[in-house]
Amino acid sequence: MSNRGINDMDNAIFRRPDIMPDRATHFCPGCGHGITQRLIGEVLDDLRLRDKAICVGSIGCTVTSYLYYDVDGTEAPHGRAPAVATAIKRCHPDLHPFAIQGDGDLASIGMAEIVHAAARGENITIIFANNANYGMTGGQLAPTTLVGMYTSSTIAGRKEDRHGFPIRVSEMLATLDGPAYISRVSLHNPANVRKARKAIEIAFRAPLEGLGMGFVEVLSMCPINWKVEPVNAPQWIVDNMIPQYPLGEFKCKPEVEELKKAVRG
Ligand SMILES: Cc1ncc(C[n+]2csc(CCOP(=O)(O)OP(=O)(O)O)c2C)c(N)n1
Ligand code: SF4
Repeated sequence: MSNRGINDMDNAIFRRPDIMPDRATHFCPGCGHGITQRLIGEVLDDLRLRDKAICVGSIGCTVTSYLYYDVDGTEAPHGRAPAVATAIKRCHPDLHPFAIQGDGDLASIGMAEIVHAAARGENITIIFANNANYGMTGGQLAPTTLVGMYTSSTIAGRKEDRHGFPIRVSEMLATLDGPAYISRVSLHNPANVRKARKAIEIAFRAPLEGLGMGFVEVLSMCPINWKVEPVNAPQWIVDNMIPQYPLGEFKCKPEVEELKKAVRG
């Protein structure tokens, strides 16, 4: 039997991205955030961004994202990552700030920041982890919570007449002229994880070329607050989230179509 694995570096067929230190994440079992962080790590390696990337930590379960990359990092107040990333990019155009924002962070308290940063066409990368709830604080209603979905603050389920309707952030931002690339992907199976990896790479390449914001919404598992077993959480995305949040590209400037030719996968 082969001993090949992550500890056999000569023969490894799958290993941690070089830019990710050998550190366990703090995420719950089955959480999507670890997958997203890894995909970003692969892109940082492939684009050789170790000395250029700045990870802007954003409030929520991805608050300490910067601990998982060997790059410089900073912390933004709740929802303000696009504003902090804007400041970094404008003061240091040679650097490349990126953030992983939750749906509470980005679509609730930080809605103004993301809308205006997108409208300005800031050359930053935003990865939007949509898990349909406020994960870190115990699973409260988020702007993305599905109609009928039980959360700790909608114990009888989200009702349209009382709590309003979920917001499709990607579609909304795609109405703006500033962003270079906007897409929604999902982590529910390996084929879609590979598509997510590709989208994330495009969302880094586009602002690096000065074409405007790269934005990827990732439908991401939060089994603990959805109250489903981790093994069933991917199917929960398929059954519940994709009908409300269809996958696909919502914005792709013609210049970005050219860039895509360089992206593997
Ligand atoms: C100004 C402010 N209000 C409230 C909080 C409390 N808080 C911390 S994390 C969080 C929710 C984060 O949820 P989300 O952005 O969806 O990310 P997730 O944890 O699901 O990844 C809240 C409300 C805070 N830190 N700052
Ligand atoms: S609470 Fe949800 S989003 Fe946060 S780490 Fe756990 S599974 Fe992930």
